[in-house]
Amino acid sequence: MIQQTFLMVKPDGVQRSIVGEIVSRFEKKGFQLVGAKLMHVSQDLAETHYGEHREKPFFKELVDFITSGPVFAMVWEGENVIANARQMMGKTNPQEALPGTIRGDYGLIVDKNVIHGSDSPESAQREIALFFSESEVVSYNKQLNSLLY
Ligand code: RTP
Ligand code: MG
Repeated sequence: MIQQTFLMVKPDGVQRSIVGEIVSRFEKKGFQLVGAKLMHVSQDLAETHYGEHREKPFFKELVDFITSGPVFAMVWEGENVIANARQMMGKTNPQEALPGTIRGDYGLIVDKNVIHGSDSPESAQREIALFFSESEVVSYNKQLNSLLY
C-alpha cells in the first residue's frame, strides 16, 4: 500500500552534515520526497510530538535535545514506507542497530540517534499534521514510479 511517513534528521545529524546522505538513501531506495524543511522545534511542538514518552525518565533530555538546534523535517511517500523507513533507520539504540542502517552506520548512543521515523500509520498521520501544513506536502507523479511499481 502506498503510504506517507514523517522522518526527521535530528539536531545531531544536521550538525554533522549528513542530511544529504540520509535524503539520498531514501531517494535511491525509490521513495519520493513530498515535503521538507529545515526548522527549529519549539518546546511545545517537542512535547506534543514526543507526548507518548511524557512519563519516561528520559523525557526532559529528549525534549532538550530535539529543541537544541535545527532539524530537517520530511514527508516521504511510497510502498510500505512507514515500516520500510524504520528498517532503514535501524534499532533505536545505535549500538544494536545493524551496519547498513542509518543508526548502525552513523550513531553511537541512544540519546543521539540521528533520525526519527513514524512508527505506525496513526503516528505518521499525526506527526505529518503536526509539522506540515497541507500546502507544504506536495503530491506529484514521477515518471520513475512506473519503473518501480
Ligand atoms: P524515534 O521516536 O525518535 O523515531 O525513536 P524510536 O521510535 O526508535 O524510539 P522511541 O521509543 O520512540 O524513543 C524516542 C527517542 O527517545 C530516546 N530514547 N532514549 N535513554 C533511553 O533509554 C532512551 N530511550 C529512548 C531516543 O532518542 C529515541 O529515539
Ligand atoms: Mg518513536
